[in-house]
Amino acid sequence: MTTARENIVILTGAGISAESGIATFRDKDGVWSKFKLEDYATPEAFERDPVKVQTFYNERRAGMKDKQPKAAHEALARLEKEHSGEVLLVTQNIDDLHDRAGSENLVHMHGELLKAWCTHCDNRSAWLYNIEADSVCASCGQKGSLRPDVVWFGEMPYQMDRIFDALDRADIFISIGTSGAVYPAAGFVDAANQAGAATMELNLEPSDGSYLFDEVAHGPATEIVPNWVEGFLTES
Ligand code: BJW
Repeated sequence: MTTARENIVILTGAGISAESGIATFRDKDGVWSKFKLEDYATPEAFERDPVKVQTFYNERRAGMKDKQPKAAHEALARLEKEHSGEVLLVTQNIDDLHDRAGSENLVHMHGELLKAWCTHCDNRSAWLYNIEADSVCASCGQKGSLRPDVVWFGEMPYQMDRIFDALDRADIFISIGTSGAVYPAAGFVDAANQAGAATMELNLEPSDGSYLFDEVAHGPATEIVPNWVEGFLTES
């Protein structure tokens, strides 16, 4: 009996962008070791102190300018182009490194740092610079209604129906560079296992949920992701 390899769902997290110089969240020098998440990544924090939260995101947006996609991002874009079946790439990352590497069937489930969301007219638009208290929405002209288009704790991640539909049909599910500490993404491996998919973790080290995967490979994303993609495409 041959194992189905048609439909692939890939989940990525901060670890895939770590070698591009973007900090992860929960590693020793991660974002949450320097900033208390309750003060920056909740709607309540934004309501309490919008300037503090906008400054945090403005600095991270400015810091992304010189960051480049690496071999792992490029390998996933190659997989999408060369695999005859479906590849859905779901990223928790708010950077644009998968986009710039060329991935197209891509969901930014936690939003995008380079977009602003107008809470007045609900428009989302590309935003490369600082969001200030007097920034004006390009769509409705409202002043002071823009926030980063990112998903904070307690908010619903984007395109969940599309993701769970793909997980229901998945033959292969791969989790790359994520600690698996944040739901609903942390539950995708259970959904994939229930759908009968082969599941694999590619991470620097075993995550707390490593035991949930059929296979694991550990090491830097720039090595283990291109290796896996090369092997998969060669066997196809
Ligand atoms: C490398 C590497 C290298 C390093 N190579 N690997 C109690 C129980 C269960 C759930 C909850 C609960 N209380 C509240 C909740 C829900 C909550 C939640 O999960 N909280 C947990 C903390 C418990 N979740 C939510 O609120 C979410 N919304 C929600 O649940 O809505 C309701 C809903 C219900 C049902 C269905 C659907 C929805 C929203 C979560 C929003 C998360 N937002 C953030 C911030 C985004 C904006 C920003 O960037 O500021 O998203 S938090 C942060 O964590 C960010 C990340 O996307 C996310 C995940 O982090 P990630 O990517 O895993 O990074 P790390 O640092 O944790 O891990 C990096 C990994 O890489 C490590 O393993 C390293 O080893 C590895 N690595 N270098 C390969 N070179």
